[in-house]
Amino acid sequence: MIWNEQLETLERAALDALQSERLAALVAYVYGRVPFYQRQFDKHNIAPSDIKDVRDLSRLPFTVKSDLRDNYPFDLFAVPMREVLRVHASSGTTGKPTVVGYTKDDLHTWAEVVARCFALSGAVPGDMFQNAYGYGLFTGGLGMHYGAELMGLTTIPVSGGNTARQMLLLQDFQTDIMACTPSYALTLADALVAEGVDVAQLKVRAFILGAEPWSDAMRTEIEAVLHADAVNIYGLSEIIGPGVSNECVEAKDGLHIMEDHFLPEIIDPQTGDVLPEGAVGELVLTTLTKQALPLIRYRTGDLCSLNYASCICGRTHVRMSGVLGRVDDMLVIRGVNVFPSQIEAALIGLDALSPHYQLIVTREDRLDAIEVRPEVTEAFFARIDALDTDAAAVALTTHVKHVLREALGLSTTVTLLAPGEAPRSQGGKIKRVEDRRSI
Ligand code: DLL
Repeated sequence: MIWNEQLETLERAALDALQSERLAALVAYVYGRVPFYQRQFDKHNIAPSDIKDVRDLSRLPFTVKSDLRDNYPFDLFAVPMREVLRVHASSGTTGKPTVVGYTKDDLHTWAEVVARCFALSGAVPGDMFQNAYGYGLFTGGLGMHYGAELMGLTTIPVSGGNTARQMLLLQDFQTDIMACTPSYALTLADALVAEGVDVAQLKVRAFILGAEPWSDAMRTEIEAVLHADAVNIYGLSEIIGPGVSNECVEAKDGLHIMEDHFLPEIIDPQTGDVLPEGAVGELVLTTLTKQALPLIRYRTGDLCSLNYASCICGRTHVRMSGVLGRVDDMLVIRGVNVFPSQIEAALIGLDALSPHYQLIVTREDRLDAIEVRPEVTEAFFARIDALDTDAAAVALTTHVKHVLREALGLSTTVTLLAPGEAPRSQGGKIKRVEDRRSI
């Protein structure tokens, strides 16, 4: 089903007109209400009345994450605090969290876009929904929760982690739809197999996976073990949380962006120039309807491409590719651009390796070096004496290096890990890359 048939199948010309009208209103709104934007516009000699159309968008300056931090906690809010009914925050690796806020209408918009995501993923009203995203300041838990209730799903607010309980609920409550991070789906799959659960007998039809990057190869693995569709959901707190875009289960070929609410562009992260359809670059989003925290040309740091071709599901909204990496994740190893996602895609085809791995990045003599640490399967581990000296392990190491050289065009150091040694998701986002360059 399509949740909002009228808006999700709007012809391009009508969508364009709606976006233009909303953009013009947004620019006047932020100029009048947010001192930061007033200063930005004045600095760039832009009057709100200059922006009449989506084609004027590229004249506006970007907003970046540090703008939110510099205005910590609430100074970018465009409404008085008494109209802010909810705040969330993302932890951030250094210092203060990034704080976001929602008015009553924003909370409604959020539930609406998430309900669309459920429909995109194949959910229907009446389904049993197990929500294994974390509840709390993280937007995943509550964001999915209210969208599910709006759609009319029976919602189990189990939150992240506690694998034994997740397994129990999956079986006893006859869950139809489950949402969690893709790395946690792998943890769950391992645990179900280890407990001897007959996964094919579970009722679950779809896993809605996001909040961190994952590859098509990982999808194949998850779908095979869990006997369900694995569908990609994307979002970020600054823009709204989960619900910015979601794949349709029919095509699983790109994530439809809720274009009546979020206006996307792809830019060259170095120059800031807008790139043509199909080119990979940094995703920039403008919120068209947000009231509490409207953002203009927000640089997400996420790398992907856009596809405006029509989709077999009937929706007209543009599709973004899965996120290929973060602008700040891109490693330049001896002049070659490398993303952790490429390494993952290359490794997942090898039988002797589990889907778990770790990457260590170091810098020696001003050159980045990368050590790849894939974990071997239990079956392989049982056949060898030692990971570093056994002939089969040495041969595997050589083979992995070869596969990586073919995939990335550069040589890496490879160290095999025993089963269980690579980082696992305990329910939230996983950290697989350890960057020792700044230490
Ligand atoms: O992760 C919101 C969310 C919750 C999305 C649940 C999907 C499901 P933040 O914590 O602010 O918000 O992190 C946002 O996570 O800029 C991406 O780098 C990454 N991310 C989110 N979804 C995906 C995805 C939530 N499907 C940051 N694929 C974003 C790849 C993703 N990366």
